[in-house]
Amino acid sequence: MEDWLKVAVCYWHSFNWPGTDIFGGGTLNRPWLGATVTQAMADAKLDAAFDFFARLGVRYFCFHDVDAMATAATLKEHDQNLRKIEAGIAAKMAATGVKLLWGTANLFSHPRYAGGAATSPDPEVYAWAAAQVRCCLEATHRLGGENYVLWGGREGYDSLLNTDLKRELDHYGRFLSMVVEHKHRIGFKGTILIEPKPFEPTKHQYDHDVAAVFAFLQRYDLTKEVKVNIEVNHATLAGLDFEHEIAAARAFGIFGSIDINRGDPRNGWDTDQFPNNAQELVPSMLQLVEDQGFVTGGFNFDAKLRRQSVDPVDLYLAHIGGIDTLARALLAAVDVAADGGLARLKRERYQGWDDELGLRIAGGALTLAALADLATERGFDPVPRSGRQELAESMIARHSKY
Ligand code: XLS
Ligand code: NI
Ligand code: NI
Repeated sequence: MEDWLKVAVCYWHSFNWPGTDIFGGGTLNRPWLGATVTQAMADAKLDAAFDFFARLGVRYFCFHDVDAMATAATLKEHDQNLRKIEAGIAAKMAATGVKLLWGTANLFSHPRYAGGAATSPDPEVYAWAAAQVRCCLEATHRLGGENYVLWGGREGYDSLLNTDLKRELDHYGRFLSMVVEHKHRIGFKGTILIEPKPFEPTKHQYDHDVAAVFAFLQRYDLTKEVKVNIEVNHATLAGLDFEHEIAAARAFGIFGSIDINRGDPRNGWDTDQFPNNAQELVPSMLQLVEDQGFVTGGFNFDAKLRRQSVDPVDLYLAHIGGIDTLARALLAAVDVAADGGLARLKRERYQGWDDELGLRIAGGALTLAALADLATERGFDPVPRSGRQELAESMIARHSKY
């Protein structure tokens, strides 16, 4: 179960977020945070984070460059500060055995990125982003990270009136190609992942959902190089089921990893909550079972506490509850798979496609006219058949007993 779930704690929401929201200040006791983070503050944060990872007993963590390091004013300083904290991270990893699921550069918080990073109208901003990604990709590589993530937080627009969509997409495609080229240049063996999200903070993000990302990757010839990191609530925000996003990614051959934080179906924003409904996750978990687990991915808790969860124990309770939810969903999914009923139902539903007619059509042996003639000659008169949806749903419910 540990190997299959590959649970990761995220550095940012857990240690780099004081509990602010747009109407109020921090509520959580995070003494190492401030407008300017000194090296001593970054080190205190590192101590607290790895103490938490080790006590919780998880095997992985994820981080953004700026979550972990001391504040930097210039690119030179950025490189130096990131290297300093990288040394600290490496020592903690060696001491605790905790591994890096993925690293990522924060290309959205600093005011310079208000108009985007890889889609900025200003090439100097674009160059800053390139420098940050270079530093962070190299640090991730040296730390033995298993993936590198790009979430296009501000790769999108607020208004098309001032946005050259085609130009921005071309720049973004070029950016990603440079990242891939650099990955190979330094010998990074992990997977490059894009994290789709439809909006927030921008009105429209180019990496809207898995299908949009795949179209983008095709356009810039990157389908063999880049996969996706799917977040539950980003699917919800896109008006899609989480399991749909996984199924689409698997169909396109770009499934990579998961951010398992959920949203609230009544809220239209990213509430980043810990998962607590195992049954809801079973259809997604079943797909992971069919794949026999992740290749390089894992389950990252990109989740934050509620602002009133002010006790240190709340961070433990949140993660333990979330991990138990994943465990329950996995046990249920394994039972559903072992039962075999759902697989049989699907096989029987598509039976015709495994027979002579289906094989000839799908194999490309017939033209439209030939198929039309054949249907007419044979006098096809197909009878409607049940899709058995209620039975399929009850198979999930029946096995969700953990
Ligand atoms: C924001 C994203 C972000 C990425 C990492 O909505 O989920 O946290 O996972 O940059
Ligand atoms: Ni998110
Ligand atoms: Ni995320």
